[in-house]
Amino acid sequence: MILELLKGDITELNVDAIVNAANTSLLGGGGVDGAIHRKGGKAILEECVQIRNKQGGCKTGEAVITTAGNLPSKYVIHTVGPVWNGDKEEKSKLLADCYKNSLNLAIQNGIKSIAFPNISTGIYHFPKYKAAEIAVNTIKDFDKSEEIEKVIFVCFDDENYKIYQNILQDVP
Ligand code: AR6
Repeated sequence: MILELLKGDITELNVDAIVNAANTSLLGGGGVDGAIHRKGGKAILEECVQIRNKQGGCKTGEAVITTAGNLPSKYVIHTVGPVWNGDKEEKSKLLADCYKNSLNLAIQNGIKSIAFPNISTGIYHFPKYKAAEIAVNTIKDFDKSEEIEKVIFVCFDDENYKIYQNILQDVP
């Protein structure tokens, strides 16, 4: 598995799947979620509504998959990051679950290249350095990593980009 770092807008990437930092309603919101639904068009929301009708949204730490609509990627994997409050250890575990469950869903759908935003580090206020460590370590330790060819960390803001540069430098 190759790990890559990019600075920019995840909606522009031509990969098998981009990951969305969604909320439990799956009905869209601000941040990267807003950008994905805005640019991807209504096909994404329609599938999210179907998933909601079937299973009542998506729990924190879990992931669901839809079409990418008008986006250049093939799929969007929607995962729900934890809000940074309350039990910090539990929130860290839930953030790791987002990455693991997204990768498992990717493998189930034959996805070979996947791009992640910095889940929970925007509106949900997870500390950026801690979130980046969890993201990188969870992906490095993922037991089926040979089934995915490429993982791209997409940073939108300078602060996250610099943090990932530092952490990935130390990755063997
Ligand atoms: N491409 C890549 N990354 C982006 C983009 C983009 N186009 N736009 C923002 N980011 P956030 P959260 C980065 O707030 O903290 C929504 O309302 C951003 O700089 O999008 O998980 C949902 O519906 C930050 O580093 O997600 C939920 O209610 C990262 O994406 C809630 O926000 C995540 O920031 C989820 O909050």
